[in-house]
Amino acid sequence: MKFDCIIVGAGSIGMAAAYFLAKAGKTVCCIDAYEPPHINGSHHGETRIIRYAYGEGEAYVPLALRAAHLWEELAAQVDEELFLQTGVINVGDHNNPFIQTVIESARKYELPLEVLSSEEVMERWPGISLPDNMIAAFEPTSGILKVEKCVEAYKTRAIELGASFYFNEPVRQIITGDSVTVITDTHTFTAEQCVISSGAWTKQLLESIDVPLPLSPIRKTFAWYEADEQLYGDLAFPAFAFELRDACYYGFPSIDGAGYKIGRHDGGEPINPDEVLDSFNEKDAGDLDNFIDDYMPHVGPLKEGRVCKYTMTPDEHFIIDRLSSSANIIVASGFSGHGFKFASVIGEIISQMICGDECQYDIDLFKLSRFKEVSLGV
Ligand code: PYC
Repeated sequence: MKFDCIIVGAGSIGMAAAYFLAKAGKTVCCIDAYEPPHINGSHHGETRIIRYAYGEGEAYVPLALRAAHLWEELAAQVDEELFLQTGVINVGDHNNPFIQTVIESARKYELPLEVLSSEEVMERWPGISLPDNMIAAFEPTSGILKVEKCVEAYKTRAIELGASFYFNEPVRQIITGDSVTVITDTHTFTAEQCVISSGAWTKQLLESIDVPLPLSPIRKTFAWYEADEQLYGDLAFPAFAFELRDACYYGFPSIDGAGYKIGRHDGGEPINPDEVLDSFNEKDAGDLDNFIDDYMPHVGPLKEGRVCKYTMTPDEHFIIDRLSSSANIIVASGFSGHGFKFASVIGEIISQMICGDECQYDIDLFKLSRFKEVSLGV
């Protein structure tokens, strides 16, 4: 079967790219080992943070703003609520570089941001306890994306626009040349161009075509806790990112009584993505409990914990680039646990790259050539 473009991996990024490519009039074929949205990758768990004043670097701000606009457009197209404007607080020491970059990027892009002392934070959100040395940067316009609904919405729209989907078909082989051939157990697909957006599986797929990338799939966990809605419900409480000296935690208010959700952003054990992950365990819970005891002392008992996957790059910036050894392959991976919010705009950028259109955004930060010390086939 012949297409203009094959997308290997139809999670958040692949699904958005399928929509934008189909909208641009391309014939597009999406292949996934499961049926997205599913719980085997990096796009489950009900919620993701979207924030614009960006601690990971000012370069992300224009992308985050465009992403928000595209999520809003998508919500209107499918007539669903995909975004909740709860605001997001970024919390850390006065001189924490992440917090300082949040403040700087808000200043540079004139984004609304309130810098609050620990006392002001505790007065405004009595569910939080903070020591004197910590401050918060509260971004009131930011909030929460409903992750599976977003993926489902792009899927619906991509199908309506004619994209073809092949689910529950793990890719067995990729053959590169003037065109790209992708082989599953039941089909052989050929296209002029191919996007590899397979999350934790990207590393092994690229190794199969002799492109070693410095990607590390890791096991992550998150959990919901019982919570008093007055203190921690989404009408009263924001999403948050805590940058502690030796750990980073993020979390969400309880939405529709689902419970307060929290996860640890840093750390995690390396995994083989093909193996079933160890379930959420006591050690995982203990780690989250310690944070809750220190900073959110009124949160109730654990309700449910889950596991998921991050795919890390060494510098925690994304990879969005063509392979120089096979220029008809674009890699979109290494989202390092902070990529979901950008899936809409990255889908648009991938479509522009495939169509040969000019990209209005600076994506040099995501080039493969930055990994100079590794032999990459780039
Ligand atoms: O990008 O805000 C974020 C985030 C929170 C947890 C993981 N990523």
